[in-house]
Amino acid sequence: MTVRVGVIGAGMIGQDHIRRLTEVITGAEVVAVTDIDADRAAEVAARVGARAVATGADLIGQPDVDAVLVTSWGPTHAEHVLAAIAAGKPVFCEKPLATEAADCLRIVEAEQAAGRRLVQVGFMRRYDSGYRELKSILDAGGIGAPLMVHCAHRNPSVPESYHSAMAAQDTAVHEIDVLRWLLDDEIVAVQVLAPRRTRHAHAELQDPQIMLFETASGIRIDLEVFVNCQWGYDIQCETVGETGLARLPEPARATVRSAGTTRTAVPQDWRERFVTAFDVEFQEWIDAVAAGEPTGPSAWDGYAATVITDATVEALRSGRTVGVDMKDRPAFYAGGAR
Ligand code: INS
Repeated sequence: MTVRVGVIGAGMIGQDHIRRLTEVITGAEVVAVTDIDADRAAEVAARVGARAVATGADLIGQPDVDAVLVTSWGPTHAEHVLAAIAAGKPVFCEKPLATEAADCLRIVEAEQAAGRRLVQVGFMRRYDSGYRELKSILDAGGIGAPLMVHCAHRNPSVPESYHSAMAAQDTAVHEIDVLRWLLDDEIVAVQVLAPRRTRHAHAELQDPQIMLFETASGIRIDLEVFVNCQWGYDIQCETVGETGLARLPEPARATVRSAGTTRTAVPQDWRERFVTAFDVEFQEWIDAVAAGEPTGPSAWDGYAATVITDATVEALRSGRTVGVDMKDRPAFYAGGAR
């Protein structure tokens, strides 16, 4: 069965996913595209033999759209995801699920009322082979009970529009999701330390930041977010357990020895670092939709990520340790797949 996808938002990430759906993975076809910029929608649709439609609501209503991909601007996500649920169509939403926790909860409630999983959120680190290897080691008890996790999330640079809260909302959100999944534990409190600022960040941006998370079972996570590090896109994760330590592998790159030194290239951006993870994520989503229900990061995970990033932003602002004010997880989302 071919899953016919309609895409809402044809910007950079939308176009990248359209390429992935049409050229890289199997079992999918893009049949309709919409964008706030109608010319761009027409141009992107024509490239893949799809049609452009005027609005997200029109797109979701098209009879030949089996599943919806939302890659529009974050604040518009909730409206499109709710409309897809109302139409009974599976929907893949890039992060964030919604910018407001209250909207995430509305989505969670609507999905439960629909009675089956329809929503998947674009947290692609769960599809990276290195994180998957870490997860299988942890799940098999390979390092005993995890006690501490040391992480770093570094970007070479960010645009002027990037502000301090985005360190949590856009950047640390990846660790927030992948660590909840990796540890099978919930983040309950957060504190943020503000080291000396790099001169490579604009005056309003606190960069770097050190985020300290605590989980329900008492695991401590330290995460350095440094988005103007200059040297590359550098993702580190090291879990220390009672009997061992497991470290995220570096991406495979040749080692070069010359002029008396040894060098290994560092990826320069997230597309390069996680390209395979995105491909796997979309193949698995399409396969799961074809089989009945998505199995990846759920609406509940999207809600949790938004609540925890909100607490992180508040911790930076207040300088205090902030408790995460999360609802109890409904039975609907209990268990592995949900
Ligand atoms: C991007 C993206 C990257 C992250 C960046 C963020 O939106 O999510 O993976 O490293 O910091 O701005």
